[in-house]
Amino acid sequence: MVITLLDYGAGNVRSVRNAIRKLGYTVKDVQSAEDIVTAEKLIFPGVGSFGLVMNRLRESGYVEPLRQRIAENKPFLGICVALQALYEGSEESPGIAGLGIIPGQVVRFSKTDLSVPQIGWNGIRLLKKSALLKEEEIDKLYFVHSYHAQVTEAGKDWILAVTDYGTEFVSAVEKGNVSAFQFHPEKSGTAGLKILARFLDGRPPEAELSCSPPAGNTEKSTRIAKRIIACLDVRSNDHGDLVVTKGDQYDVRHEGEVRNLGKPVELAKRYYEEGADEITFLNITGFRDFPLQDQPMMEVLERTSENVFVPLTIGGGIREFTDSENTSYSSLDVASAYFRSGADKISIGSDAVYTVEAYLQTGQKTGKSSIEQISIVYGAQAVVISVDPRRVYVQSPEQTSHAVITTAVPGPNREQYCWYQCTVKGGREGRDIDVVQLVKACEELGAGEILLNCIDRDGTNSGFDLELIDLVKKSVSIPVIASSGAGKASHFVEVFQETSTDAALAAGIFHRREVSIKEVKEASKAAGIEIR
Ligand code: 1PR
Repeated sequence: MVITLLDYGAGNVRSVRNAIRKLGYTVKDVQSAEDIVTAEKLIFPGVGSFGLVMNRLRESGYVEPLRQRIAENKPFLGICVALQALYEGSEESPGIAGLGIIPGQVVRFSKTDLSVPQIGWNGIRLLKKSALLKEEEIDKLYFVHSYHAQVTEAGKDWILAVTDYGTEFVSAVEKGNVSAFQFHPEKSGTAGLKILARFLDGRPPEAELSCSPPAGNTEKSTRIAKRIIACLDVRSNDHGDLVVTKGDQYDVRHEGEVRNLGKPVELAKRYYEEGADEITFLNITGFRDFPLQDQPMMEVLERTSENVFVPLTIGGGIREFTDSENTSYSSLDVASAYFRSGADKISIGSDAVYTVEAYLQTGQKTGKSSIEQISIVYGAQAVVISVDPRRVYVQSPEQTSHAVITTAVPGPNREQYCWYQCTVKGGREGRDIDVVQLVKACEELGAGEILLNCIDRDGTNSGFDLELIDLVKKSVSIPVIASSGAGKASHFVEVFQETSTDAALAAGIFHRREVSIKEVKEASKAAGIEIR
């Protein structure tokens, strides 16, 4: 069967294509307004801001055909912003009308003690029977959004499921053959693929759905899980092969050779099968020139996203760029190429430091930085800032204007104080900027998440730098991923218990098979930490 996909070219729908193909169907892209009405089954992944989605629909003349298809109860599946587009409007884009199928508004998560955007795996509570969602099969599903549809009396007959994240919000809507999810089934592992399969394979007759609402856990609130992320530092070795390597305090060479810990696509697939909640690729030679279309990481992403159905992040070299054929690209061009290849998030390292240095000088947003350009088009949740800090010890706080902490880990001369200096070029160059200045400014410029590495801990197996993580978590309201230093499963339990980090990442212990992702998850669950 042919499944029709509405792709208006604003982001990563490759993963939806790959999921449909994985389930044995072929994909046909909407070419005309008529396709929207006549398609046997239509999937509409909403990517980018509410305003961007609605503007693209209006420019293409797709608004009325969509409203007609839904009015005729033809099979329709909306994902993420496509659910929001069914409503009347959104705070994200004031003055831009939605499709107005469901009465009500989309609003931003209020600033509570929870990180915004919500990025991660949360549960759902079914309010009625569904042909697509079976509560007994669903542990957690992947959400990545800063806005949500409100639960209102007027829209109640549409609401299929709700989720708790500081407030109860609409996580799924359904009426007849028309469904839409705030979560991403194509990024929710096997649980998500099962949901997509039900939409693609057809639904059981209405009769099965007529019985009473599910016994389900209508009282139990849902809780977002802490994410366990596998990170693959990728570079070419001295023989020109693209390998997964690993630094020891950022030094990737051992006995003169670049450490070779495996092939990127194979390792990523293994981690997905072991239960990783996300996979991050860092192209640590990002500053070498390749023609953009030949970027070796494009192929890695394309091949990985064919079999890995959890979120993929790519970092390294995301900045404006002139390739070896002297063609210039903006950072948005580079990011867009990665999104088209299957990335869900991009991470910016060095360029974020340079951007913030300029921003702190002027206090003015130019709208031209890589952070702003990519966030405006793809949304804050698609922009991760990879921070490469190292400790600078001082005898007393008066010795520096930077954000100093009193540390329980004294310096080489028994200093009790330190600040965290940001670096560029993979830790090769220290800059006169500290992590608090960097992360606060990046949040103001539109970044949606912090990948918080730590040069002092990287590759040491000595545990996460809890003081650094605590300092950064207290400085921003966007999610933070703790990174660097994990040596055993209990280090993950410790970072989740001692800090409010939203996720924890490791590389070396997974590549060297010293600890499995499964062990990390079991230890965390045993300690009462919410885990998928
Ligand atoms: O500056 O935007 O081109 O991005 C470069 C990216 O590559 C940055 O994200 C930077 O952190 C990363 N990077 C550059 N050089 C290195 C290196 O190691 N020589 N990797 C490098 C930094 C940090 C994590 C590592 C964790 C966990 N490594 O990738 O996986 O520290 O390690 P562990 O669990 O083994 O302790 P740009």
